[in-house]
Formats: sequence, structure tokens, C-alpha cells
Amino acid sequence: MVASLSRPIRIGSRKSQLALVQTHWVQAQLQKHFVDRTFEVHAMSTQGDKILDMALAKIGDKGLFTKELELGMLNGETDFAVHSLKDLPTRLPEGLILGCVTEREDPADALVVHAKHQDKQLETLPEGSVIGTSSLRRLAQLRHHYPHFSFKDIRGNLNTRLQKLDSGEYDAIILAAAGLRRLGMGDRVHQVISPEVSLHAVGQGALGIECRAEDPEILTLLKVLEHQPTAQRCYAERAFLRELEGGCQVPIGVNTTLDGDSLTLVGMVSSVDGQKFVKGTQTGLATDAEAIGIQLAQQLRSQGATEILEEIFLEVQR
Ligand code: DPM
Repeated sequence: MVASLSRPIRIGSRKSQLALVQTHWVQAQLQKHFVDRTFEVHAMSTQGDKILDMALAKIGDKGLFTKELELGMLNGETDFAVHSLKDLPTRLPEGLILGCVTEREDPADALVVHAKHQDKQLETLPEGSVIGTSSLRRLAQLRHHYPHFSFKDIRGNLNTRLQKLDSGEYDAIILAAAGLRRLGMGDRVHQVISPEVSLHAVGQGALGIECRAEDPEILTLLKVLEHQPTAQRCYAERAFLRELEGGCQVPIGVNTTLDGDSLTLVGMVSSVDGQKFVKGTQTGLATDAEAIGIQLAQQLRSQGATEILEEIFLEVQR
């Protein structure tokens, strides 16, 4: 017991600036609750941090940003790992679980514009404006609603992307509002994009903490950071994605709302060109979050999602 009490708790994190800000936040919260424990951060590079020149959809999303962190936990080098929940696959390796979901920031996508467009909104940017994104989800939805823009891939960390925008390579770029705000760059959020135009990624804006399934000590510690309303929303979103997923990054977006004990999930699946587009809504008890996600996935499949997903899978493989 004494030995266990004095053992430092080791937290796995990616090395990116955003990942470290998020992990240090978790570390500080836990330290406040458990003053006699020590929490150490172990930062690692993941495959996703190293491959910067390939379209994300081609690499696939099977744990691109999580694999190295997961090995650390399975090897016993670390005790848990902090992720942006949207980067955590919906199926986890044997022996690991989603131990905690923290309170969500605004999950919306944000428009960030070049200085010359300060007076513009998505609705008023001129025809042919170059919009930077490498998310198929953002690309498909924006093409669907604003076919007169021109879209261009953009990679790299947040600072690199903002530099590329400011240097004039793009008229505007799309980023998660949550990431910008966590990095203290909330002033770059020019327009929060409404869910009518862009449904956000599954889990966007929340942190997911992954840990060993058979580690009650760590699971108990993590429970102090669990935010149940966020967790219920994210469980519905993740069940929806899990039920649809074909193993590559596809244009799938969601939005969830809680009203008392009632949870509503809106979801969409689109072809990459934004032409084929299916969208639907399911409502149920928040305590049945996963069932709501599965029902919505089945509904969208009956509306044509299966065909859209198969086409994308073939395209990405080429
Ligand atoms: C995933 C996507 C992106 C990240 C795909 C998507 C954006 C990729 C890109 C699954 N992970 O959203 O459709 O634009 O090139 C990522 C970001 C955050 C977590 C950055 C962002 C921000 C924090 C958060 C990358 N992962 O989306 O702008 O949303 O919790």
C-alpha cells in the first residue's frame, strides 16, 4: 500500500503543442485532487506526427496518433494516455479502454481568415476563394454548401497552418475552435461555423483518457475528471461512427444536444465531392447513448450511407 502510494503516475502524451497543453491540464487537475501523488508526463512522437506530406485519408485512421501511446500502456511504461477524443479510434486494442471523457469545449469548426478578408464571412467570401483543410469531413460539407470555393490540402501543426494562411497561400482555413482556444489563440476564430453547415467530428472538443482495462486504481483516479453529459454525448457519437466505419477516414459528421435526460444525435455521411449526402436525427434517453448512435447509423445506411462509404473506400485504396 505504501509502495503503491509513493509510485509516480506516468501519463502518456503526444509531443505536439496542443497535446502537451491538454495533458498538462489533466496533470494539474489530478494533482489538485490527489495532493500526495506525483504525476509525470511522458511525451512521445506518433506515426501521425511523423508523416506530414501524405493525405490523412490515405494513411487510414487506425490509431495513427495513438499506437505508440497504447504500446506504452500495454508495456507498463505509462499508466494512462491523454488524447483529443476525436483522434482516438472507436475500437481500442485488447486490454485498453476509454477510462474517462472530460468536459467538452465548444466542438464546432471555425473559419480562420486571411487579414484581407476580415470583413467577410463564409457566406460572403468571393467565388474561387482558396479554403485550406485536409479533413474530408470539412471538405465534403463545405463543397456541398459552397461549391464555388476552391479547396486545397493543408497539413502541419496549428502554427504552421496559420503561417501558411497569413503568407497568402490560402484565403481562409478551417480548424477546430477548441484547439485554437486551448492554445490561447481563440482570437483567430473568425466565425464559428454552425452545425447546419458543418457537423463536427465525433468526439471533437473533448479529451479522452485511455487506460488499462484491469487497472482499478487508475480508473478510480480518472473518475474525478469524468464529465457525464459530455461522456453521454460522446458515447452516442462514437457508437454511430463505430457502426459505420469502414477503416479509412471518411466524411462523417455529428452534433449532439442534451435536454434533461433526452439526448439528440444528428449525423451525416457524405461523398468526398459533397454530391451524395445523407443526414438524419435520432433522439432517446441519454442513458441509452450507444443505442441512439447505432440506430442512427442503421437509419443512414437505409438512406444510402453504405453505398457512399463503399465508394470512398475504393477511392482511398487507389
Ligand atoms: C481528426 C481530424 C482532424 C484531426 C479529421 C476531422 C483534422 C485534420 C485536418 C480525426 N483529427 O476533423 O474531420 O484538419 O487536417 C485534430 C485537431 C484537434 C484534435 C485539429 C483540428 C483539435 C482539438 C479537438 C486533428 N485533433 O481539428 O483543427 O477538436 O478536440
